[in-house]
Amino acid sequence: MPTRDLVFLPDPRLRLTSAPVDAVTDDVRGLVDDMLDTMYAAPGIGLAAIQIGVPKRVITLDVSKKDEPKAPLALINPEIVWSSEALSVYEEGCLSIPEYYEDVERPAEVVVRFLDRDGQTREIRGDGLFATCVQHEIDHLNGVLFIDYLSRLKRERVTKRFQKAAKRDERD
Ligand code: GNR
Ligand code: NI
Repeated sequence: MPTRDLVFLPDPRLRLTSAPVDAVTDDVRGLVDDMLDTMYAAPGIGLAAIQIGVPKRVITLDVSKKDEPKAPLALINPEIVWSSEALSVYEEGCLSIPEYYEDVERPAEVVVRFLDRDGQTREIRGDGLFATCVQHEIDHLNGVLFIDYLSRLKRERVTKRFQKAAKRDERD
């Protein structure tokens, strides 16, 4: 199955608000399959459709550990319907901002409601890396990046670094 090209900072598509999926068709299932392939190939533990340039509210994730069986998940039109008051800190990274990692604080536990690949409404409650990752992915659907939670100094520093890299790539 084909992998797709990733979109990198400072591509303005990363700031779009993605549109809800109105029906879970074969096209949507095809998108999900390409996203899972792209995510595993990267490798990453999550991916939002906009990271391959598709502004639809679709995310994939797999937070299983190396010694565990694969646990691919596809969430369509995901919504956080509850989040804990307790927060937790994880060092986050993003496939669209390669090789940059910083601590981000988010709700430690969430309940997410979504459509699965059969178009059924489902809910999952999770904490740990799942909670962090699903919030990171839903942020992508709203044009939000994890660097938006950092100090302005850090955000501007990394943004400038990627702007320069993009200009270099344009030149050569
Ligand atoms: O692969 C990824 N790892 C990761 C680690 C900590 C917190 C969030 C993530 S998501 C990231 C893949 C990605 O960019 N998804 O949008
Ligand atoms: Ni990301």
